[in-house]
Amino acid sequence: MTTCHLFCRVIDNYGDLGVCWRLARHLAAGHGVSVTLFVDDLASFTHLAPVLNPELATQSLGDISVHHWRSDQPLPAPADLVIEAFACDLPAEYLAAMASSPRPPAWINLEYLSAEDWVAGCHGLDSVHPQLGLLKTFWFPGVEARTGGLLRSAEELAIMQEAADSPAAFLAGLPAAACNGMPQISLFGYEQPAMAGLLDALAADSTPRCLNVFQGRALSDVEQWLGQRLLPGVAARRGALSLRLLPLLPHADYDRLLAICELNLVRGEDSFVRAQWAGQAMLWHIYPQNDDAHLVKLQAWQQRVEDAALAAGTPMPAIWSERLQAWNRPDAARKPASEKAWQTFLQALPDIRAGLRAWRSCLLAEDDLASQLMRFYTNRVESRPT
Ligand code: TRH
Repeated sequence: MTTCHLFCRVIDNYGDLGVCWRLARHLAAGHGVSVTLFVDDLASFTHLAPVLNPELATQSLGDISVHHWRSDQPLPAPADLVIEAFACDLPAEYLAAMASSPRPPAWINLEYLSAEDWVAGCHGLDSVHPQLGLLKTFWFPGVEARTGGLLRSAEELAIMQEAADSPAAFLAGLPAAACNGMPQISLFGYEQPAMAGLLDALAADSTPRCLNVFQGRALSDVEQWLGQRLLPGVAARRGALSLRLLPLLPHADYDRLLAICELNLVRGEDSFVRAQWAGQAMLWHIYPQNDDAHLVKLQAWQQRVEDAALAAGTPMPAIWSERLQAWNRPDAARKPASEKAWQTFLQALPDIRAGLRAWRSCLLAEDDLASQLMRFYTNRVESRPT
């Protein structure tokens, strides 16, 4: 059985952890790999996997062995496949052990996702460790052929489809049941100056809807608009809009929620990818970077979606592109016309969904990330001299 060590440092938020936790499960369940996931912050991990005990140095979560990664604890002998997530820097002793293995591991640096053109040219490039001679391969997730792909599994797609087909069963498990009999919206984002304009439009709309707001960074903008705290289990209401607070759900339940929502407001990297598989209308609040580098990334994705939707005969409504920009550019968000723009956006939700489904079809034509990674691993191992 192939063994894999997957290393993750939690910097902030949940994205790095979310990607690693998902990849670990895909490698184990889909490819029979024996995965050990090393995480330096188990307390954060409990938000995504509530059954995890943050006090334990090692434990099993389903098929995955989870180790608390501490600088004062020795690491085991290297695995066949070593994945360093987001340049998290492996300890010198571990690298030395890799170099002295009779068969040095395949060593991957998993990078952040981008839809930019340069990704295909950089994906799969090797660098040689200057002292140890080890090869490290840069793995760039991406949205087109010749990139490292996106995380998805057949099992995840199946549970999303099941939830979309019978939403009542899933919704029955959520708090504040009075919100269930109406179209749903999910909100998982960062601080957002455009929030009030969207909420005003939802409250004034003729369709009653429920906004599912997650604990965390977007909540204060919602509560400010509402003029009160949102309490667990208690629905609030303004005009046509009902609101309820949700705790972070396990990955599978978050996927289910995305699949049944009419509109998903997502952020970062992993929730952004999930919303694309959900095939509903969505807006991406991209993780802000210095020098507005994130806006280039945003534009690259937007352009690809627009091109795919147009080619399929279901063009993205112009209001989607305009609101996507407003959702990510604080200056645009404050324009006085924003409530009218949000009304137009809400009317366009069915067309937005159609365009995004065309985009999803393009994405589904490529192999998923874990499958591509294991193909790479097999080729690399087989190409070695014996
Ligand atoms: O938490 P994020 O903002 O993470 C970000 C990005 O990864 C970004 O690229 C990175 O540079 C930065 O962190 C440091 O957003 P993201 O990526 O969507 O991750 C959230 C994770 O939380 C994802 O795995 C989905 C998961 N999640 C749940 O499991 N349950 C939930 O209910 C929700 C709302 C999220």
